[in-house]
Amino acid sequence: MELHSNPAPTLRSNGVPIASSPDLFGPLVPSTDHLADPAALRRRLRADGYVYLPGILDRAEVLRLRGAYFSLFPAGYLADGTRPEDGVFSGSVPDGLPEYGVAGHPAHAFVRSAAFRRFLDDPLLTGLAETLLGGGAEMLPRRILRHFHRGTGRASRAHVDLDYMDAVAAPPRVLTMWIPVGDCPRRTGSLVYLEGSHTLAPEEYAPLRDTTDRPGDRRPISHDLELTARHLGRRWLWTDFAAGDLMVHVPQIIHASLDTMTTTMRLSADVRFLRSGDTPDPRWLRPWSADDGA
Ligand SMILES: O=C(O)CCC(=O)C(=O)O
Repeated sequence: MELHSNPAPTLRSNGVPIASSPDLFGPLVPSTDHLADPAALRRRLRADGYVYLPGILDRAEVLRLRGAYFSLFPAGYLADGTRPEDGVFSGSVPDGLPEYGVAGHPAHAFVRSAAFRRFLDDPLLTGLAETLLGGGAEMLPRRILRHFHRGTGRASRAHVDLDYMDAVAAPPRVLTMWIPVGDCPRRTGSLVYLEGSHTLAPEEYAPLRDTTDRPGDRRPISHDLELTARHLGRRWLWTDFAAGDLMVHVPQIIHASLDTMTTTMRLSADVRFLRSGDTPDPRWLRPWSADDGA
């Protein structure tokens, strides 16, 4: 049974607990009211490092995409009596399913599929990127599908996107859009943003990289979200995301995700937009594969 009635449940990220307390978590602020005012939207992006747009996408279409993806899995992966669109994990991974996101795994095929391409070709996404970047914008071909199920103790470590891309311009004219493909409250593994962290100098969070569960990879800032929040004196901003919501963030903001603790699986897409004419990091010109090293 899931502990929805607990007022302050302990959450986890990469298996490390973080208390759901007001000194560690605060609310993401929606920007929907500014949609008709490009200058105000850009101000919000600059001030907060993110723009949160609940319900801007067609919920039914997002759920269709979720169903199309989960229908690619072999029998036994989804819980009996549930629909692919529900994305409910049975608790066991069928023998022979390749590692997540590598050739042969459904996520690898799905990011190359017409359904995924059609979904991301939505002019609303490019239009929003152009508004926020203040000119022409191109979606980079490396488009990531992130899928987590309960029990792995795996999530995205605290990081900034700039550390995963060669700088393209100074200041870099790149934005990320994060799209939950299904409802995604914290316990399902939502994305969280460290408040105002896009204004920090990298030297301020550099010491956190020394306490790592991934020696040899200097890109993640930390797998310990409570340590990160306390060290930098900032809260993790969160919301209970729903299918149809959209996040846009700047490449300097620290963000991470929580562990999936529900049987409902976490599915999301993240894509990057670059100002037209800027030179892209060549690694982002190829379709994503979980083992592409980028
Ligand atoms: O979905 C995640 O867990 C991480 C996503 C992310 O880092 C991004 O969208 O930039």
